[in-house]
Amino acid sequence: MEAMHVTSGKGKSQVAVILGSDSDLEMVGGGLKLLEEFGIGYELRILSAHRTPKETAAYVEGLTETGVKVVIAAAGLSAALPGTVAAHTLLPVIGIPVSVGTLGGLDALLSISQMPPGVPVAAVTIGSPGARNAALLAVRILALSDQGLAGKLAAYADKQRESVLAKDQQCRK
Ligand code: RP5
Repeated sequence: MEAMHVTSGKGKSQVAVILGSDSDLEMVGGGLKLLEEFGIGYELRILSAHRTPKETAAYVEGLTETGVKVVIAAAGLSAALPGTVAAHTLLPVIGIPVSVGTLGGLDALLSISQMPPGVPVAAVTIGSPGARNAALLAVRILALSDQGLAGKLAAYADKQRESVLAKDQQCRK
């Protein structure tokens, strides 16, 4: 499958989003939407640590020649994908545990968060909230070297704060 390049905002993809299966796509939708709202170009691939090991390694190793600065990898069940990705690149890797199967994503969370020392993966919340946090963490990393993006991030946090305070006001009436 060709990478899907979403060129909103900056044109070039700064984030690579890799899913272990097309069945993970719906769950990450909120995260992709956030990247688009922040104007971050990303490329989306379906690649599996177990089912397409060679293609996964080749794609990840090739990322250093692109403008990609952060990798987000989502997987369920044994969820080897984020760790495998981190083993093939020095780019920061954020792992999203997908809530699928009998254990509801706890299996994936434990797998992603138990990387051996030396090969880090940032594990976020299970499921859709994690997909959104993965996008926001990627934005935070990119914002370290992009003042415009840092401004958008501050505005996002302000809006979130105002929304909670408005609800607080409402319930105190
Ligand atoms: C994982 O197995 C995928 O990331 C997905 O969450 C899960 C099930 O995959 P499918 O059988 O739906 O392709 O590798």
